[in-house]
Amino acid sequence: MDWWVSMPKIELHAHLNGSIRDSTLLELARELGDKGLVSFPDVEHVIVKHDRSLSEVFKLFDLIHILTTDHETVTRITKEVIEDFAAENVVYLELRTTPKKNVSKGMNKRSYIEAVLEGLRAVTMVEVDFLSEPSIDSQANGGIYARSDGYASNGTEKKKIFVRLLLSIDRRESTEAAMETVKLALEMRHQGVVGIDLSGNPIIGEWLTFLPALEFAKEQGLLITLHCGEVPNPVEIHAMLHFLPARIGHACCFGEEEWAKLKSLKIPVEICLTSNIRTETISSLDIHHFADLYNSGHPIVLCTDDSGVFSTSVSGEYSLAASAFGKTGAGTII
Ligand code: 6MZ
Repeated sequence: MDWWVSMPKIELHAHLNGSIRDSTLLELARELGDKGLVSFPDVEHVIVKHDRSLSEVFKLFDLIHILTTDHETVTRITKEVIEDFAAENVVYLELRTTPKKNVSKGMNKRSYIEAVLEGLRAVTMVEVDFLSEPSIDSQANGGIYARSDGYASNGTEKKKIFVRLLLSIDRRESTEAAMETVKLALEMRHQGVVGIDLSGNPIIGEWLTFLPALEFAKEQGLLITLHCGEVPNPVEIHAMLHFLPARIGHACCFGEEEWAKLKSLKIPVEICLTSNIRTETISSLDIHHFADLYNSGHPIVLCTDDSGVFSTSVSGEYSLAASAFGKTGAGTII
């Protein structure tokens, strides 16, 4: 495992509120418990439970959002999440989060993302770059670039992590709300926002509700990644593949026809092994689609999804893939 930690890695599918440390969630729950706003023992029980179905995971997110939705806490969790990824040598992180409104806290979608950006600036343990182009050309970056060992090469010997943001549209949202998120992403393009994610409970919402906003985002050159096929829904899967997103996440419930289409279109897949097993969208690793996609040379990337909720890490996902698939098939990991 130490070896996987030491290896420089990228993380492209991590939800901010799913990546919070358990210790932070418990601390926040205790504070709200002391104020009489939640029942701490009930919340503690939910947080420390580790075998959750997909629907229970979404109930947990509703609880997490009660604990985290004020500006100060959003800044804190962002800072901690970046530090945790950097500590295991993630050198490029695309962090996704759903911009939220919380009238009682004076929060709107823009101020939520500004609180996230504040969290990026608050990190001191490592150097966080969320503005420049990741490049090996030191001149293009004011003399700073990421070395393969994850350290900045500007002479400071401080570790460096490139962070970019994806703004998530929650499947509970309306067309107008989705469009508001896309417009916000466009306005914040020069502050590290690179794209849009569609996520949330896969049994809620209709593809056509989000399509106008996603089409607009694509026309404007934002990167689009879609949670696709987390539950069986062939009509939606076809529509999503036809949309030609830059990437998709999960792809757990594909049939023969969908696999053929995905492979011919070469759309990269973000694979989240632990999440898929924990939520039972895939019953066991030996039938996971990782092996087939990997062996057929399809572009894939190993990701955590929700490192806090599923008690995992990027290194843990690599280690798991190596032990489950490393000795089988045509390919080897790395
Ligand atoms: C679909 C997921 C997810 O945005 O508040 N989210 N959506 N499938 C998953 N797999 C288990 N894991 C997380 O982070 C939490 C939100 O991300 C989405 C859900 O909408 C969840 O509420 P943010 O930072």
